[in-house]
Amino acid sequence: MQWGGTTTIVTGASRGIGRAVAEAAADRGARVGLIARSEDGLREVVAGLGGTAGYAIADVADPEALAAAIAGLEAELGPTDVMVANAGIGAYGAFADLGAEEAERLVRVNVLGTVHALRAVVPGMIERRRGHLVTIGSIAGRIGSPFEAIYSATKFAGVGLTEALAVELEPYGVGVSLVNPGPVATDFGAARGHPYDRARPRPVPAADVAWAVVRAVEDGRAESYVPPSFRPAVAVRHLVPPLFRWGTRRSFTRELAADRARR
Ligand code: NJP
Repeated sequence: MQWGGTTTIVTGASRGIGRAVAEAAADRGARVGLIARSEDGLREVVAGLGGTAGYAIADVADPEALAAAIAGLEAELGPTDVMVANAGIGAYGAFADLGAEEAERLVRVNVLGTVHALRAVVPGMIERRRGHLVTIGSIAGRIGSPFEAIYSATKFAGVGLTEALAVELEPYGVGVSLVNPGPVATDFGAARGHPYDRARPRPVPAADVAWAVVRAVEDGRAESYVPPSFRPAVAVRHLVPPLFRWGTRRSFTRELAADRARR
């Protein structure tokens, strides 16, 4: 699908990757609807977009509020052609210290928030025989990330969701793409209370992820990695699991030692 003339909705668009995706879509002639919780951020992003754009406030974990936000944007901009389910939160720390409330919030926002965003637009896309769904996953959704166990689990859920939908919706002309970033230079780390502090891999700009989203929709790509160099790590995980676990252990030597020293 080409972006020009589409109605594109982006969740989590008040900053970071969502903002970069909204800008890339608007640059390509899409009418863009932005959703997040903070009105100031949304207003600022919309003000900076050329062309037609609007915003609505919703917590993606609240299905009624999200459906109302999407319905309001569709009334303003037209039926959704592209849905980019990007809103997500992280959590960092040892699994042993994770509280029930934090675990449930992660699942509600990252898993159910994505499900609700897609649910709200899929029936209309099927009816119109047209549409594209993009979910923003994570490299942590393809390879388990120590000290981010629940976050990883929520992103693994996105893999099953998109893989199943890609086949289920294909007969109706609805494309499905999963974009898996590694570390990205956004407020994501600060928002989870633990800024990214590893020397490698180096965070990439949000615009790189937006570019992957652009290509995913234009070329109908099922899955992409940002940067693409993550793909071999996923292959190793599947083909040689012991080697993969050895590599992960090595790469998390510092964190594992600090955790042991605390207990
Ligand atoms: O994060 P950040 P990114 N309901 O914190 C919104 C994935 N990812 O852009 O609601 C509605 O700068 C929030 O807005 P607000 C990650 O898992 C990232 O980096 O106003 N909206 C803001 O607009 C996530 O799925 C990295 O606070 C909610 C946006 O979401 C996606 O990329 C690595 C919301 C978050 O902006 C975007 O993350 C990776 C809710 N309940 C995957 N909660 C990375 N950055 O390193 C949050 O592998 N938002």
